[in-house]
Amino acid sequence: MKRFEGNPILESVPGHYWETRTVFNAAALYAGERVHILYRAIGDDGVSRLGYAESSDGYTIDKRQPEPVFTPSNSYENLGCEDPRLILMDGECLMTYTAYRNSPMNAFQISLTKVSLEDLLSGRWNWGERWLPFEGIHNKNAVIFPRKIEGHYVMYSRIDPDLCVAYSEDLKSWCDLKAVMHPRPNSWDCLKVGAAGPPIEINEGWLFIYHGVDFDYVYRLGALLIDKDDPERILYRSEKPILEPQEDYERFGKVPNVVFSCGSVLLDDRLLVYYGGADTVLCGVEYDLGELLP
Ligand code: BMA
Repeated sequence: MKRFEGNPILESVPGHYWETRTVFNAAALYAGERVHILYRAIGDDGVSRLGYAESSDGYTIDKRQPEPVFTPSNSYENLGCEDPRLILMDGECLMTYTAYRNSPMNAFQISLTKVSLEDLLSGRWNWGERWLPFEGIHNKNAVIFPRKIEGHYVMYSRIDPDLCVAYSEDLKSWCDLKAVMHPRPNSWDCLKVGAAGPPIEINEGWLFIYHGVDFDYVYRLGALLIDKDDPERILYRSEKPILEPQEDYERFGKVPNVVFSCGSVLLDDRLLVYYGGADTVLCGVEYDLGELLP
């Protein structure tokens, strides 16, 4: 495991009203020979919006957009659009995110939307309609598998405290919502468990990074290997975390002791995991797949 030398790779910008406070959890997608990074930003008004940055080598940011590329547009997300995750399927980029509203009931819900790959590559942010797959259910941290399994779209999400799965034929109605992984007693992931970024397909199965929380509210990352044809079958769950808060930028900030990821990319045999440090800055860490897998 090697943290990026340039950490944190993104920080807040005092002059940009929408990202003055914190920039952190980010989706990552490799397309058109660069990594596209959609990150959560909080500004003066406390609302979460999404910003865009890109990197040609995966480690350093070469471009950053001065305006947000995705902002709240419905009453169910009037306090923000949080924690995006992106996949590419059939020429379209599908984004899941957490819609946050100021109501005591169901303040957090999962929302979905799309933009075409062509638009993403040329920086045209023509997002399509937004919809709620589980309207009224308090749920977050949704990822969609980047291909259908046995004819179905598959989603993981977190209904506290578990990692849950659900299936769909059309991305609109989802069924068979149930827990696939629980917190583990007496462990670093004993309080709750949920997805990091979307699973990545490798020869051995789906490589899946997840977050685990303990009773001190320390957020760490672990790894799972999931059966290629059965998203409910976990072949391996790491005993120890693969990343935990150690550096100052992970231990001190808006929410101390947090490493939280919404996306990673596999470039040859290097897995680059993007993660928020202490809910304040965006960082990266690299793993050699050959060393991670055994
Ligand atoms: C999770 C999400 C993340 C956040 C993390 C740690 O539940 O809300 O956005 O990074 O908590 O505060």
